[in-house]
Amino acid sequence: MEKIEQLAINTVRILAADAVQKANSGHPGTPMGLAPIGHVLWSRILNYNPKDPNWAGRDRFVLSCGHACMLQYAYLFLTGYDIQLDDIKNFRQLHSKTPGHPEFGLTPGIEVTTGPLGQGFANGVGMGIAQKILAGRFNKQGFPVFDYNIYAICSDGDLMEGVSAEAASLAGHLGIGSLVYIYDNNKITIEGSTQLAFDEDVAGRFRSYGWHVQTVDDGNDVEAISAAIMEGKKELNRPSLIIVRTIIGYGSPDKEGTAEAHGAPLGTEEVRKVKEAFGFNPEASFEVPSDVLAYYQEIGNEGMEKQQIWDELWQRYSQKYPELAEQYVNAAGAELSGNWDIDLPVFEPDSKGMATRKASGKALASIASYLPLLVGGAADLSPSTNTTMEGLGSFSRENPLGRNFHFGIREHAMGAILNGISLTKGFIAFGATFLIFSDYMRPPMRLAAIMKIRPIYVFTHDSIGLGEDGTTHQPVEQLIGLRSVPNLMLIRPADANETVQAWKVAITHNGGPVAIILTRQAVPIIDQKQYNSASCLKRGAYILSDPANGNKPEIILMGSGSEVHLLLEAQAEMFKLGIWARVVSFPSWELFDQQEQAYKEKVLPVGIRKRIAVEAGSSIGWHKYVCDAGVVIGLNHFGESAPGEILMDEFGFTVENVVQTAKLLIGRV
Ligand SMILES: Cc1ncc(C[n+]2csc(CCOP(=O)(O)OP(=O)(O)O)c2C)c(N)n1
Repeated sequence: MEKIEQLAINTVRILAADAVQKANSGHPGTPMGLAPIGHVLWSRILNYNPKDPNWAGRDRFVLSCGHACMLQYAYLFLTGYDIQLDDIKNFRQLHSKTPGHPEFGLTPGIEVTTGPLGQGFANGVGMGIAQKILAGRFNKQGFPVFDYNIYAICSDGDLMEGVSAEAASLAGHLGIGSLVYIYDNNKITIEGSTQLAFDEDVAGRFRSYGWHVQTVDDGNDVEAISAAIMEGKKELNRPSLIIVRTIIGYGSPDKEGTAEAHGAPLGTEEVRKVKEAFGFNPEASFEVPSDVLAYYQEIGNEGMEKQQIWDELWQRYSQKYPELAEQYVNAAGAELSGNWDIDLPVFEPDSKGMATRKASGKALASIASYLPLLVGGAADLSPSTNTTMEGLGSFSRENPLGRNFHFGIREHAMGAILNGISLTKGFIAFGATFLIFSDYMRPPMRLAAIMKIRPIYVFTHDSIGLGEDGTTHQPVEQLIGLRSVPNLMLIRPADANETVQAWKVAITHNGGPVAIILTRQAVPIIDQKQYNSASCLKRGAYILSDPANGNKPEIILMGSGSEVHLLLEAQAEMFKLGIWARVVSFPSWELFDQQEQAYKEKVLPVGIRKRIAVEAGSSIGWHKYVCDAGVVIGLNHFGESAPGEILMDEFGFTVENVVQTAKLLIGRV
């Protein structure tokens, strides 16, 4: 190692200590221990161009232990991304580019939002899967256009979290060779030594997953770290883990190697001591020696040349394989090839009907045949969720062209892997399971919503209507739980035709994930000639039917999914009794809330205050739409094991109950 490299490493350590000290919060010790690894990555390994952080051929870097983000911010600043020293000084402050954990879309060079431990680990696996698909589809002899690697740093906490186990197991099975993960084995977490709770054989565990595992005993040995990473990179058929023994807070005489260096400022006196230990001026803050800055800027500039070389390769590729090049460019620009929706199924009215999961399968089959950018799969539930794309093959170690994923029974990793794929330009990724098991994947769903990326979730078996599987499988609080996530769009279509429209919205939506909520049981297919067209679903809620005699409605019945046909039947019964009801199909609160006021007023006029909402789930939240004078027929307790229709009757999801409730509401008992 050259002298300048040691100075560079110590500069980063001091920047981390200074920034955390100034913010008076944060995690100084981990970046201090990781600085030599960071140095190797940003100076010798990663292909990146600070002037074009999104260059398609770049290597990806994921800091799974996002709390150590001062490490990443320091290198982004030093190598010339659009981050200035002032941004470092503003660490963790309002509207700064340097928040407390890295955020995708906010800071140039941050590939993914990390912070909840374990997520980044699994996101990287998704990025690796995406790389394998891109390489399989587009690389040609002499044209390795998508040959990049995914590097990640993960910590004790990342490896303790179950999601990393799920993702690592799948990555080993699939042989995702582009992954080079570095495990920061500093043996310290918040409460103290990892001996308190974690003494498994990590190397043995990862070997058993099918990973290539190396160890580096000294986290300051830059050459050993470099050599191990190069070895890991050479492994094309196995993911690679490099276990590096580091010392948290390295350079802090009183705190290094202890939990005290983990999550709080070192203290002004201790920061002075760090500076003295490394030969820096203890009186100065945020000191960046000019030769260190020049050294990293030079490396950053080399990135521009790397990209130029790749651009030339792409130019030649585009000439030799114009169709493939165009296919990639369209996919990467999220352009949906012109006629992707021309063959969408249309379902004839049918009182016996069809399960919306089944209709979803038909819509998916049609869309997938036109859109190669659509990939996805289920957590071992593709037959039940109707998500197998027939004829499009299974993605596997041997077959990167397969478009059906088999995530195994790993919902949590599925969610995080979908995020990693969605963060790679050129894909729309979906994942499927039962609605109840969305609980197992809430953390990555939340992160997708924060990042405003757009995986599609297909959640079936959406209520007590699923029947005999019983209480454990019957969602009650899931709908309102998901509706409460900002940026997440939930669509619960009423029948087969609305389901097709839900897919249409999901495919064209940008700005966050979409969850399509589907029934296990058949629901009648609504006659679009007699009632309003299912294409109105895009408005979130729409007037499905007004009173037959042209009279002004006096009461509004609204609901979603399998309960909508009940409302139509109740409307007909009420008509016989001289009660004029409007039926509003309400598949998506989020879409409706986005409509202009005049439309909202048209569907739910302020003047009609008698309103009933019906949904086989928690009633929480519906009062926003039924208002004070309205009533919600919901389910505010758990279900039971019995046939679905019996449960619906038992818990009041009947025409009689809706009619009776309406009569009470308008005082005509
Ligand atoms: C899922 C999750 N649980 C808890 C936390 C809070 N947390 C942040 S850092 C940390 C300790 C992590 O220890 P380690 O991973 O060893 O990091 P290091 O001490 O090396 O910085 C915890 C519990 C979190 N960020 N994510």
